[in-house]
Amino acid sequence: NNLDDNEIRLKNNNNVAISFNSNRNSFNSFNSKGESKYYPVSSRRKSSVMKNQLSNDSVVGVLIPPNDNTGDAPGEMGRPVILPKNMTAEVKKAVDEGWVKNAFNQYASDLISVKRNLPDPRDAWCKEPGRYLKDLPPTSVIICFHNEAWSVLLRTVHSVLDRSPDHLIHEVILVDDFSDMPHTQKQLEDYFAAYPKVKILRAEKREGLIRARLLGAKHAEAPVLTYLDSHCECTTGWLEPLLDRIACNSSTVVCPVIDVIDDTTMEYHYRDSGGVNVGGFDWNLQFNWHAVPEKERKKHKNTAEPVWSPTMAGGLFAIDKVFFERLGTYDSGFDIWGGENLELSFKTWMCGGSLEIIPCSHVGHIFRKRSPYKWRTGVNVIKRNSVRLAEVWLDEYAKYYYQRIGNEKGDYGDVTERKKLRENLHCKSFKWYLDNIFPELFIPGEAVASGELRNQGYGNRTCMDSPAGKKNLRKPVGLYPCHNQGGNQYWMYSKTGEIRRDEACLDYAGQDIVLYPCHGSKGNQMWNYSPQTKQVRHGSSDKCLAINESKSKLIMQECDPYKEAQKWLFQNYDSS
Ligand code: LR7
Ligand code: MN
Repeated sequence: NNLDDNEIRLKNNNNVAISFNSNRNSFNSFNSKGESKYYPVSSRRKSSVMKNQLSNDSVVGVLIPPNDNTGDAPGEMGRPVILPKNMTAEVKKAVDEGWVKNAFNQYASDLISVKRNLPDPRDAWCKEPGRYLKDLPPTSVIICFHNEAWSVLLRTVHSVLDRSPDHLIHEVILVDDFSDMPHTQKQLEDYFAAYPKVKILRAEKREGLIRARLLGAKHAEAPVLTYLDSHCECTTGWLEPLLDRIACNSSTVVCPVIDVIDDTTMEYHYRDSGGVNVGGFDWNLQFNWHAVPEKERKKHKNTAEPVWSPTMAGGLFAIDKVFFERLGTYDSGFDIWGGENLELSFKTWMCGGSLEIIPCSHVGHIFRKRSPYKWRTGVNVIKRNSVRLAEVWLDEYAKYYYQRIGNEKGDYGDVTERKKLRENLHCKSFKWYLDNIFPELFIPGEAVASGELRNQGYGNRTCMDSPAGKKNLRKPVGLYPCHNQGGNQYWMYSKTGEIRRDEACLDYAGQDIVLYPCHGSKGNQMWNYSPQTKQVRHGSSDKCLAINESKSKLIMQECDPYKEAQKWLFQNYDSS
């Protein structure tokens, strides 16, 4: 009677997942191909299989994800769970509710064993005998969560316990950041009572992931801390290569390769080690991924070797506990979500450590498109965290971030202690970090020109306008009446001839003129601007940038100094 999720899913003996509908007068069964069958209440009464399973219902009151991980059970070996098209209205409703609560397909996850098997993704290089030290330090794995789906949380923990050498897992600390879901606390404790290594802490109020992680660290007993998000799956051999780097040098902070677990099907997508990315950031102080820079690539014989990374994504990493404490752990003034990953990345590099991505270690993560949980009301949390970060670590470069937020820092609290920390540690400057660790980052102050790019043709009122939003890559760049508000009409012209918006560059490959991740090798991204002719001549095609007569489209033409539609004016052009 006290089913909180309106349904219970179990497995019968035929590798079929079963889902009870909320009023319990019907249920659906699914096989691994996603085919479903609907059973009305009468057949449920008749079914002896059901009867056996029903005796379990009373003791749980939460979803029981199936524990069959053999053969073609749903999601086995990382395969996708594809829900059938002919779902009943009730099942559809349950699927929708799962999406609303989690921003991923909880329903699909609930059909998958919490101990599902995954293939071994490692490169042969990783498995060579003697690859890692014999005596690796044990770790405390810390997993913080706020209202995480039950099946996803359990799968995260089981993947840690089942795919790590027992002696290297000192404990798994679950930090419940004040979830208000019925399944947390008592049920979690009951479930993990059978697993003595799993310890459960509960925050007394909503702390946000940063302070929740600090709470976990406070109780951790092992010499190495390993943090994971609460919707991860560790693969075979994920832990040893991480611990190995820390054992060799305790100031090395390490991240696994983060594979994508599909938010809709829970399919596990493998990223092969040749395609590893490293972390960066832009001047909105947002984390981003980019390819391993040439210089770093050349340092390695094998693509499976650890690579230096300017920043980390934040959720999945291991760090020596003493080193973490020496760095002043996290800034506990950071709230809910965001910025802590850059803070830890910057100070790791600036204060004597290094940060690596370890291609031999693969952990899956459910990437979602929105945040499902409540944030603080009335505070721009990410901005507040980022201002704290900029104040303490960015030196004279902080201004580039402040420009992005309209030079309106808001109330960011007190950072004197954090500044003192940096001083006491004698950390290097942010300029040092940019010059040595992230030389690829474009510095807005080094632009030759910035601001709007105005075309002189057809009335002299048309500006180049970026496709709005974050996912503007590869979409044609547009035109719009000049509005003098910056925003989508804010462009920067680099010394090397790129027309860019942070890490996206104007790119022409014979078709549309688009934004494309900057690659720094000129060619399709090189534009020569002449302040005399006002033409923008393209590198690889030798054509000129122009607008069409209806002012609706950017076009490329044979260069002609008499065509007004080929003449452009950069708002702030530094001719020196
Ligand atoms: O108030 C909160 N309390 C929490 O305990 C909010 C969140 N959390 C938990 C939450 O349940 C989850 O386990 O914190 C974890 C991270 O939150 P997500 O999964 O909602 O965020 P995310 O995956 O987008 O977060 C990425 O960026 C964050 C910045 O603060 C953190 O660093 C996350 O750990 C980080 N996740 C990853 O690095 C995984 C790869 C994603 C990428 C890129
Ligand atoms: Mn996450």
